[in-house]
Amino acid sequence: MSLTLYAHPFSSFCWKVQIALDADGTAYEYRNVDPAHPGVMDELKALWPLGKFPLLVDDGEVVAETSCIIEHLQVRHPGPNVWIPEGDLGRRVRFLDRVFDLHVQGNMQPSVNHAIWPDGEGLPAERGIAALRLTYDWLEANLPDAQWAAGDAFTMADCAAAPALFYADWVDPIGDTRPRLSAYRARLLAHPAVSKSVEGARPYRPYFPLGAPDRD
Ligand SMILES: N[C@@H](CCC(=O)N[C@@H](CS)C(=O)NCC(=O)O)C(=O)O
Repeated sequence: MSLTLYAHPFSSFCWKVQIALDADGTAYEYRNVDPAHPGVMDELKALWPLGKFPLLVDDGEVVAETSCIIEHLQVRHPGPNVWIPEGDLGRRVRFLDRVFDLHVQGNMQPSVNHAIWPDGEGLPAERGIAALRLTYDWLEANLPDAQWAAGDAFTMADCAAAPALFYADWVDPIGDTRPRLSAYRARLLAHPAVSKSVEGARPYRPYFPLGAPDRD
């Protein structure tokens, strides 16, 4: 078995997959696409012309898109965690995975994009922030009385939530008025696999276009 992950240590979507791999203790080769490693991005683009990362290569089979990568890992490389359970709980996990990817990350991204490209087009940052706050409020009202997003088991929803809430809170703080969501973010950051991604990304914090806060 040989698993190769093309990824960048500061990339939120890469964290999502790294967390699943590290929480299961699955071995993989890390190919860092940062420009400090010339040629790696070209390798990635030769495999996946869209050039999005992360990208998993499993014994020559190319798997893109984080949720599909995690589903692939569950089927081909099962470990102690069940990333997408069967039945109703699995549907809840898939739904929450979409909430964190699309409505937390997706609504945070316009602020980051406008910081990098102030004259660029796209969703205005303010509209993204407004929708992000609605999502925070929805999560505050709908997270369960349990440790993780879909209950007591750590699932794909939590792999998606960790980077989404980590960076979203930098862009627009969750704040004291959402204690349930803040406590969930803190629990995520204390998970060993999440902590590994946070520490791996620390040297890249100056990349954060809005300025990384002096915390976390
Ligand atoms: N829907 C994709 C999103 C992946 C994504 O947007 N990754 C970012 C890094 S966090 C990326 O590839 N950025 C470079 C680019 O868009 O060219 C997934 O879940 O895998």
